[in-house]
Amino acid sequence: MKRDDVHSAAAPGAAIDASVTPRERQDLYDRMRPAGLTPLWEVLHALVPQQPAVRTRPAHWRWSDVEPFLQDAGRLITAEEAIRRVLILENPGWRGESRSTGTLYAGLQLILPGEVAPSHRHTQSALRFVVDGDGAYTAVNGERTIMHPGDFIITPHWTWHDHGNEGSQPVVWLDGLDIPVVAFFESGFAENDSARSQAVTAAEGTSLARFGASMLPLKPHSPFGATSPIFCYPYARSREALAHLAAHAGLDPAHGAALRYVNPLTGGWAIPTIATQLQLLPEGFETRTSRTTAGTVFSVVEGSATVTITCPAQGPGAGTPMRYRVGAKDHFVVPPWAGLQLSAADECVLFSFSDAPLQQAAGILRVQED
Ligand code: 1HN
Repeated sequence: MKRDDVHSAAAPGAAIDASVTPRERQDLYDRMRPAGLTPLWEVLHALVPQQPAVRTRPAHWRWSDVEPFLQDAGRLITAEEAIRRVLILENPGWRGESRSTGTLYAGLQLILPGEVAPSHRHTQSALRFVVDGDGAYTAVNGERTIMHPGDFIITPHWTWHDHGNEGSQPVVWLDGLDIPVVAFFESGFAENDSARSQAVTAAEGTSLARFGASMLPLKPHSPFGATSPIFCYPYARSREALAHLAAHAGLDPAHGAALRYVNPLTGGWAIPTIATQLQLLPEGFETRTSRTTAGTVFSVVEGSATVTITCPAQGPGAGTPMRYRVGAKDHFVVPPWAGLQLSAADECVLFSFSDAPLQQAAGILRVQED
């Protein structure tokens, strides 16, 4: 069979009686439908596209546009009443489906001083990336961590978690969850806790001391299965590492100074379903264009940049680059297989997450750097 035959409904040389009419074929299809059958040759093109069929669109949420809506939500509904007071960063290609990319959910969560978001657990994995304000906490399996801007915090799947704010400022963080993935597998479970806030059973910083000092316990155990045992990666440490690398160790032409968050027990991703990384672009740095099949959600931590996103030649928005001027606390989405080029107006730090671990496990991850 020739290479292209897989994409053509009627292979040359396979002619049948020329008197067969389209009507006869349609009649066959109609008769087989009640039997739970459908002809592959009518759908083969769509099932096996030659290039990725991407619904996810480039998108940009400016902090100055989002913040007033968060404030209004803070006046109109409590965290307790909402369970989680979150504005979903819904992709224009997935309206009504609570997705930021085809596989990832992202939202901005607000918790006001004195509030509690009650304890529950679910099979979806979650990450928190602190965007604005200081002093809220999140608790996972009896340990609390106080949130500071830029901290990366993990809620491993099926762990009890609640949030609260005993500080004096409203706190906003980015939630990232693998909700569409779990929905795809039709395997989501959730439970509410009997207590509103879980009892604190470990001192703050215990997981970081045990697993996050480039050392491991003599008798290591993995409290959260495939997920990292560190549940808060403080921004101060990550930023210091990137600043050192940018100043002294050269830059990756496509990413600047970039590090991924790691599970110290395995060397693998911190969350088994979600890749997470932090990158620093020095003032004036212009990355080469790169693209990956892993659609990515970005949170701007510091500085500002121009983001150029070029969607592939087919599909909606084909070929025309989208250009966003992004600043601190903005969020944006780069769809699968779209070109990404970043130009830092001033020193810029970006957090991002994607579905790369799942694509890697399936052997389908593609990355291209010019
Ligand atoms: C959730 O549990 C949180 O714990 C945030 O903060 C967002 C979105 C959908 C389902 C569960 C949280 C969520 C969520």
